[in-house]
Amino acid sequence: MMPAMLGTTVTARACANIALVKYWGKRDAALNVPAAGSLSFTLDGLRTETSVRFGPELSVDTMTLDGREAGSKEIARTSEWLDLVRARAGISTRAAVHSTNHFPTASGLASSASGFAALAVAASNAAGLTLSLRELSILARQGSGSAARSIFADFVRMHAGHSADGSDAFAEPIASPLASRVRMVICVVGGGAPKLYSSRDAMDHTEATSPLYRAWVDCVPADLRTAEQALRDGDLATLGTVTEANTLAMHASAMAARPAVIYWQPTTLALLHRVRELRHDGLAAWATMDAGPHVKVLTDDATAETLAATLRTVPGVSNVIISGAGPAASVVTP
Ligand code: 2P0
Repeated sequence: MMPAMLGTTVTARACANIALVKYWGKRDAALNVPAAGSLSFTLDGLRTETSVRFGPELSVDTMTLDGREAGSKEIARTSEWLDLVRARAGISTRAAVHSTNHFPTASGLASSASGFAALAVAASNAAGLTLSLRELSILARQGSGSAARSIFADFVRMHAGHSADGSDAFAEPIASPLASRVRMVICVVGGGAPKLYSSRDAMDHTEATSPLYRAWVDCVPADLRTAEQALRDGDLATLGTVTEANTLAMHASAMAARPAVIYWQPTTLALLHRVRELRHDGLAAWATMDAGPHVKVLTDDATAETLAATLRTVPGVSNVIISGAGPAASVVTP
């Protein structure tokens, strides 16, 4: 696609993703480079649509979120990130950003991954830049680490890299025969109340105070190798086993922070036990939790409906959503 002329509105779409091997901690906070790699599954049907226009008449960046004026913190974070795009395009023009989350009601999922991925595609195009997918992933990462992964479809591998400038910290897709067969059963716990601590603050705090942080970072490379091999082999049981083990290691490191970061609620633990029982009974089901109380269960297309029906009955579960593999971020053609 040809880059847009300055002043043109460009709209892009990106999907949320769930990490199977988690990102929790940074190697470089200023460049937002992760301390270790991660691996995720892009979710169909949970998407953000963002439009951007660089307008010569604008004196400041403006932003709406789901039709409402964004808060000053959100605008400041977006504006700082837009400076990266402006520097690259050699412009100083301010932008008008409109972002809408098309997530199922009360999905309980964070939208910074799909948000910054959609923003990276829309803003770079609107600024007249033609970026490679790798450059787009790096740009999205500078907004939010998990957004680097939402540039791509299906299964995605994020690299932590080694360089001082973060140029080798990008995501890329991993082909797997599992992509069409895997489902995530998302169990929403509680009413989607705002979380106590953001993942950004909580991962910094874990790094600064948890005696288990180093052990967590050290276990990620082997988990990534196991998960990648399982994806290549089409081995869902091995992928699921490492997924559940990895999330427990991440949460253990956060719980050992001082003071503790505990995202789990009683329903979270009830779901985790239920998933383990169902697996013992022969069902393909492995749990993963992020920076919140919700439980996402990795399963296959043949099991997803049965699993969802069972998990819906666990007290405290307010909603259950089934999602398959989602597409790559892209410009929405008018
Ligand atoms: C993940 N999370 O891999 C992990 C698991 C939350 C728990 O990536 O500071 O919002 O903006 O780079 O991307 C959430 O972290 O953090 C996250 P920043 P982000 O999905």
